[in-house]
Amino acid sequence: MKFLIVIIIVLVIIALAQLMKVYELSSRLRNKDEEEMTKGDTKFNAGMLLLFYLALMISSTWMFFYYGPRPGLGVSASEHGADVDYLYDANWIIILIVFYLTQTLLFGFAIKYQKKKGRKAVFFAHSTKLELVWTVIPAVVLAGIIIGGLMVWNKITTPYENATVIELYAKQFDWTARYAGEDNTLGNSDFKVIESANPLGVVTSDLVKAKNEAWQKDIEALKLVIAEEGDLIPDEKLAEMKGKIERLERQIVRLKPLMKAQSAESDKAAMDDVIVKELYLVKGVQYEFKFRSRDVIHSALFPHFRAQMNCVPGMETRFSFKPVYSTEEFKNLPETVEHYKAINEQRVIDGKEEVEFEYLLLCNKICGSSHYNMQMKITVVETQAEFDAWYAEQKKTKVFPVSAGLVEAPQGETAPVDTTAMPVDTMAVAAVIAN
Ligand SMILES: [Cu+2]
Repeated sequence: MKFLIVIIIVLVIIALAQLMKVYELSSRLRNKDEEEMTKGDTKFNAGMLLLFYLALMISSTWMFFYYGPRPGLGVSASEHGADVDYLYDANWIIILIVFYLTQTLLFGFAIKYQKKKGRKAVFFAHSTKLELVWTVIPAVVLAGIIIGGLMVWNKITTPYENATVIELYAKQFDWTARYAGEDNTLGNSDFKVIESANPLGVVTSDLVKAKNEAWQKDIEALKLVIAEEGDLIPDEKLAEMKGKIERLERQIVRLKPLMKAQSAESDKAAMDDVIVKELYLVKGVQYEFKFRSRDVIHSALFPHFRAQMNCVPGMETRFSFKPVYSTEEFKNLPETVEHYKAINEQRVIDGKEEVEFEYLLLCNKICGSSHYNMQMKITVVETQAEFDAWYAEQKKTKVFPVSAGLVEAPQGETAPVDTTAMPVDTMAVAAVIAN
């Protein structure tokens, strides 16, 4: 169907070009200069301009009303979001005033001053008054927009005291969350100790010691092999083994600053951290999110909460917000109900499964081939008790630090596994946001 439309458009363009050629030829036959403008031509052009102006105004006005100010997002689900929405609306009002004003003047002047016999254009080289008008007015308006934006940005990025700390870790192509535990302090972390058993690279003294020992052992084993069978090993293989020893020695040196940074408190802070694949928040609690990235720049976007922050490898970024609607409440807001009804009606027609409202954390930087699928479900519960129940479950099945061999698995329980899979139809949820 789309291909057909493209073909039709191309054919129409070719037909128009041919018509122009025919017109030029016929003008030449009639011995008329085809660049000469008759009164009828001018009238026709003015009429077409008016038609185009009306079509532009009507279609854009219709679009503004049809899609509304924040298509698909509804009201803000966070406290600071109201300020962001206010800024957004104020900017739109300015843009729309300028749009309608300039377009009307542009088309209006073109139509009003169409070519007439005996009329000559006014010539003037400079007008200080005009220069001032179109320099000062935009400068004042832009300054207003920037000052307003800075004030809101300052307000929403000032750290809150006693906010609940959660780390969000980005990598191609998923999110992992780390709750800071009872002490509300995250343990140290470093990319040098990342492995499958310790995906976020959480650091404790025991872990660094264990790494140090394991790598020392590897070095000794390699050295022993070289000493005993050195003559029998092919040169290529020998070089490879020596390279590995050097690499391990370098890694051990790099462990030293990590060890130095550890203390009894930071060890304790790390051991009670809980790593999960889903974000659970309590309505009315102020959260402090700390962002890290393992590979490339990602951007944590919480569309419903009007929050976004880049996740940059090698540094920690932060953002704070307070949810004001639980998932249940937001799901039952009249505009959400209506929006999802419309989406599901279309999905049923398309033979797809219906979807329900969920808060989402998305990645808003094109970070690679599966970027579109990089998301995490966010659940906002009404009460602390509901959260505590969920949290107790997560603690029971938490993978780290058992996975890294730092503590033993609880008696009578099988080894913990990652039970937090991604939502089944992630594409569907992303489509809902895009709608
Ligand atoms: Cu990403």
